[in-house]
Amino acid sequence: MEKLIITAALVGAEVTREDTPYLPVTPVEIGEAAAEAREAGASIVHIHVRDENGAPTQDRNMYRRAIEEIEKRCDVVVQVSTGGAVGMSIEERIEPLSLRPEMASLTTGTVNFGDGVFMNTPEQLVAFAEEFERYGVRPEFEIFEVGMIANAMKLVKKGYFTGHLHFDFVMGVPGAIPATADHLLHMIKQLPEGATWSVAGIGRAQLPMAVLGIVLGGHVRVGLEDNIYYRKGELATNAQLVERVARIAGELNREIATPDETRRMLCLSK
Ligand code: KMH
Ligand code: ZN
Repeated sequence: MEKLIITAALVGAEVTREDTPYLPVTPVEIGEAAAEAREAGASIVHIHVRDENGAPTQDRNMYRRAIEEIEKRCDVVVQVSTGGAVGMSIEERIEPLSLRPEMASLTTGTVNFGDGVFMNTPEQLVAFAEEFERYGVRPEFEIFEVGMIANAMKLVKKGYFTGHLHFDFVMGVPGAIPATADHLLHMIKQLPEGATWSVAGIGRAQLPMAVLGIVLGGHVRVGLEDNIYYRKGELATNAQLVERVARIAGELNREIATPDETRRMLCLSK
């Protein structure tokens, strides 16, 4: 099996400092959390940023500052979010693409998201694809429902995103696909030849989905964006969540990819 890519989703848009004191919020905190996650075995960090009040923002300058703080401390692959938070406009969400990050997330469909609706209409997806192409940013398709794989492939058939394709299955968001083994197997079967995938389980599904990712030959995303607990009632840091996956992978004889190995596996150009 190829080496395991661990992605640390450090911040997200929904978790607050009231939920957990370990949530990194400022650019410096995000830089420190990235370095700790890298040290624990992560080779990609998926980041969102927050404003001075801790509210989610897609402000380009905040992303620039966070990326600078990360790059000062470690050589991890930085993946910015174009999902932002429910209700944000497309114009806001594309802002960090102009920084030409190595990767950015892209959700290829509309889905219920808790009490809200995460909008990604066909027309908006083409607008996103144009911006990714304009700045030469490689996508990670964020798949919250199985039909989003076909939607991603529709963009590929239109001529966007030529080359290697990487998908992340986000499973267990209330309103979207449940985090079960049979849903995961079904989604893996829908992928095009040669694509790579990772899995992110939400809440208490994070650990079991991570273990499935390791044993099925996929990759794993963990972090406070998706789950704030180490176990019931015990809050975790990002690094602890990464370290646990790295340890379990070691027990299962799955080696961990470095950032440069990850770049080669996902055909990222740095
Ligand atoms: N915050 C969610 C509404 C992404 O980063 O690309 C969307 C999200 C996906 O987190
Ligand atoms: Zn995200």
